[in-house]
Amino acid sequence: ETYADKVQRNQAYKKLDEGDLAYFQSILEPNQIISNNEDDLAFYNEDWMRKYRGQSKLLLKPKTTEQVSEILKYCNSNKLAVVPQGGNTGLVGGSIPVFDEIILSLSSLNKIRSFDNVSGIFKCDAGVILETADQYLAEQGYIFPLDLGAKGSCHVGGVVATNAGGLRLIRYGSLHGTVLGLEVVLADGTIVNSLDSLRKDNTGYDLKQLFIGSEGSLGVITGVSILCPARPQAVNVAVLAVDSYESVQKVFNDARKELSEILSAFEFMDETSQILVSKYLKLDHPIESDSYPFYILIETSGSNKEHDDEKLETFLGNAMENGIVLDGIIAQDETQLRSLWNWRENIPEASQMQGGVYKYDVSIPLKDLYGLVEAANEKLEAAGLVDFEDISKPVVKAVGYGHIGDGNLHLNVAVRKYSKEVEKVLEPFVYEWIQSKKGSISAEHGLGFQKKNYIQYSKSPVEIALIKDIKHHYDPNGILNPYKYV
Ligand code: FAD
Ligand code: 2HG
Ligand code: ZN
Repeated sequence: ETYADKVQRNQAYKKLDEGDLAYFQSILEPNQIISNNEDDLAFYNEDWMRKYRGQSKLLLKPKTTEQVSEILKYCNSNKLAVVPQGGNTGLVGGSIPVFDEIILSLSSLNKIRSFDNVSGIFKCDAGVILETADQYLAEQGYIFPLDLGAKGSCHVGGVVATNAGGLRLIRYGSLHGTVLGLEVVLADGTIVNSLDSLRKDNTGYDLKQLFIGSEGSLGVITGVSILCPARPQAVNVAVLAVDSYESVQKVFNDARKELSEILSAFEFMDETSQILVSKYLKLDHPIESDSYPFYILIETSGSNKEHDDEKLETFLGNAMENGIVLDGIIAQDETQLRSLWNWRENIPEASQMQGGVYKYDVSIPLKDLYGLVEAANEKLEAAGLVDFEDISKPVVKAVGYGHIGDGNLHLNVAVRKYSKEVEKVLEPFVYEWIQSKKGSISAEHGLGFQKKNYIQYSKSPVEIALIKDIKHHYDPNGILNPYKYV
């Protein structure tokens, strides 16, 4: 991806010089700075999809909140642009520099601060890896209320900054509900701390909410306090096959009624997504065939195995008897449970293994949700760009999957290479389609760089003006994550 046709460097930002470097060297240890070494900076300059690449010459790794504050104070006074970076697993090009912005990595700010095993309140630095936090909580009998495929790399601060949704939102709700407090450093270096907030706190505006999902544009999150539920004692996973998108909706409706309080995930995957994962994992599908039109992954989590097993078996028995579910498998042990989840969690990786992927992460009313995948494939076919086998065509196919329980579709257009021709067919077509159904162009990944010019498809001019006002108030020099959505 080149940026020249989309955005120009803002000359109001200072270009880094020797004096700036000398300042950072005076406040940080040598191992907290990477400068001028293209190879060492390569990982941080490029995003997970290898779609966006910046040209930063400097990466800083503060170890304390005070160091973050000193860095930002200096950058703000000198108009040096900064991109906050967590685990760099974001999917909208928000975590990498566009030009020469300084990369402020939170990866060395990575201590667990405290855990209260009566209230379930967990506090940690922003740079703690999500999986590390969850493993720590598991030892105490608790669970992090968010889980996603990137857990081994993404940061707690990063998921809060993007307001990630993940695989269990249906059960534990969004981070806007579970995050109790934040420690944030504003653009001018001011530290705002609400980490001591308890579950209920109606003293004026709930300021932390502004930073949840702000994608590094309003402040740098340095600490997070989050309410964690008890870890479920009994977990079941089943993968089912159905013949149509209508059946996916029917099974969802029934699952909500019949599994009710133990339902902890309800994911759907279309046929092509499973064929791609099958190629990627080099395995046969657990339901023997990967040629059912749709698959569903159901997870239940509860406190009594016998009770949950019985509920799930009755539910599946009924669904097979009445013909909605054509085939299915229930994991018999922990290994099989993980392997069933793999068929879902590996779709993002599998959909880009042939060269690249155009990703659209959208909310659409359930009845219309899969229609977007069909519409995208029709549009690409009409343009003569798509063929699953023929490698002379740029597009492999558009696949659909996602968190059906949350009304969230992931449309992934698997391509053999990134090309303007394909992008022009997809955009703004996809955004217009979503708008026509009154959906959202970003359900959980954010806007970042990818959707910077498309916010108007989901927000009104009045809302956009308010967003800009808030940005200007918190970051008047615009040093935080420039060239992105705001
Ligand atoms: P980064 O990618 O480094 O940054 C993301 C954004 O947040 C950037 O704009 C950055 O500037 C900002 N940022 C990061 N840290 C801070 C901070 N401390 N303070 C201020 N701003 C900061 N998302 C979902 O919602 N649900 C999923 O199920 C899901 N699954 C995924 C699966 C895979 C395999 C991958 C690669 C990604 C997935 N994602 C999912 C995308 C998701 O957005 C990221 O994984 C995660 O939220 C980003 O965390 P990170 O630490 O990598 O942040
Ligand atoms: C998921 O649900 C993630 O797997 C990634 O949100 C989705 O890659 C995607 O489009
Ligand atoms: Zn997702």
